[in-house]
Amino acid sequence: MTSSTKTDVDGDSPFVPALIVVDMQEDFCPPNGSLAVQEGRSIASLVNSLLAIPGFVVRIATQDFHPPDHISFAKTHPGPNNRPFESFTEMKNPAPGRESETKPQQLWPEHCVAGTHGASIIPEIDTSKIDLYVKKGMNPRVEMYSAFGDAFGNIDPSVTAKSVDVDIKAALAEKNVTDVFIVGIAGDYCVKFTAIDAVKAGFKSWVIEEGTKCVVPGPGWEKTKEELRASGVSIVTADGPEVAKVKSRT
Ligand code: VGL
Ligand code: ZN
Repeated sequence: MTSSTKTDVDGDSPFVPALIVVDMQEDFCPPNGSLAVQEGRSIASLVNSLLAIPGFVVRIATQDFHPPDHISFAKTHPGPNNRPFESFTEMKNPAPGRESETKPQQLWPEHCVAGTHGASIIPEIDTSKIDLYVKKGMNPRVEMYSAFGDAFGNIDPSVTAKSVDVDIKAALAEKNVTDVFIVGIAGDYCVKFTAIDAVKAGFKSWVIEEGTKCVVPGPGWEKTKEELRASGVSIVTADGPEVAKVKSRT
């Protein structure tokens, strides 16, 4: 029996886990990140301990990777309604024929501009273990928090080709992945939407709680957890039975 068809201890359902490390980038980390998430850098050692588990069949790192005029940047828009964190702009669905569909998009400080230091993965992460990188948010006209699809739920590569450089659903399917474990930043944005879209893509989706930090910590994370559970995502801990099951794979 190959490892990719190994079944779980209960006997029947296959368990083929992948790890997704979301946006562990300089701009999301103190002390100098332009959109620094409190304690963002502090989760690196936990992330590394997960990356070192041989039982994951694939370890994917995502990177927010924006053009300098990205729609989510406050400076892309004229004042006065361009305050980072507070203002919103109207965003149109980029799918052909769907341009009349719009969504409010929250504005952010400029961050993770493609090719800049801010977009690089922090050096504390052991990138020697990363099998695949996914760059996302590259289309200037649309937000993409999730590694699976844009803010309008477009996942078809014909629509998302300008936004993302890898079809993550196909990459996971190619390895017969059944379960995705998700860590990284930010818990209330890119981790959240990646975890929810993993469920929509047909995977069991597990967020490892100590492995994430939020833009709005505390009560913000409690609310996010409710939304995650309501969408079919489970919240687990690194020392719980789910991660132990990954460790027990040979
Ligand atoms: C993120 C805000 C804007 C994230 C990305 O990685 O969670 N948050 N862009
Ligand atoms: Zn972004």
